Amino acid sequence: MLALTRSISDKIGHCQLTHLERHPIDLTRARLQHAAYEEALRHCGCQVLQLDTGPDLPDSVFIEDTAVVVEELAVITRPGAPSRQPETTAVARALEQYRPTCEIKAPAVLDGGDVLRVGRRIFVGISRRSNQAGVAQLSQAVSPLGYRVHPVEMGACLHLKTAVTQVGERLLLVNPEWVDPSIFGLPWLAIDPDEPMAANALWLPSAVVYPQAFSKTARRLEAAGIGLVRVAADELAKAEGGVTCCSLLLSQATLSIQR
Ligand code: CIR
Repeated sequence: MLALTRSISDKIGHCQLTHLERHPIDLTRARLQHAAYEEALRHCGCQVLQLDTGPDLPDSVFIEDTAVVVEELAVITRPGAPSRQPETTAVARALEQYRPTCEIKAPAVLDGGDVLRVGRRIFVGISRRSNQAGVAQLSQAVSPLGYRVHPVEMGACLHLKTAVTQVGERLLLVNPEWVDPSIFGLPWLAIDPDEPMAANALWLPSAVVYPQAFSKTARRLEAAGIGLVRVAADELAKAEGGVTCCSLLLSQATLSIQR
């Protein structure tokens, strides 16, 4: 697995915020936590490739939002926040090394954080950042490859993956207040209701990378037999970032074929 990451901008204090009040972000602490996150990815078997933050791109560390990568193709998104749209240029350049690429075009908007892929099914949250035109263009790109794209209605959270992520081959972690778990057709585990932001987990082949902040939900995951690698992620959480949004994962199997 290759994990593309992006360094944290000096301007992170000017990041987009939707559901949180702005609190000062300690850049040194955020960078230390981000480095530890990258180390956790390596520990879980990923090769980490860090891209430069790019000039005047406060949110560029949240690289997940800029592309949807499947085995056969990388779809470069058109992020829903206009300030984030220039982030895609450098990511597209990097992804071209590894996959054929195509682009989501106006009037469509799509954030990678709204895209949950479970096998050949791709669920897309209709949010402030992703619209039906984004769903339609993504579907047009990946349907010929055998993927089925499903739009998903969701509650008042930033992205679909704020509400639900995959934590095992056949297990989802869900905040049922924000999304109806029955639509995914898979077994699911609820977050602890005291920890509404706890549904964002990063599933890797050897373990699940999971924030230290959510100890009650972590106990539920461990009780279900899920191995966790815990990371401190509270500094970037002030920018509404979780553990999935700081990387773009590409399977190496396809990489070696392409190279
Ligand atoms: C934003 O609002 O766009 C950023 N401050 C946070 C993006 C987090 N991305 C994600 O969860 N995929």
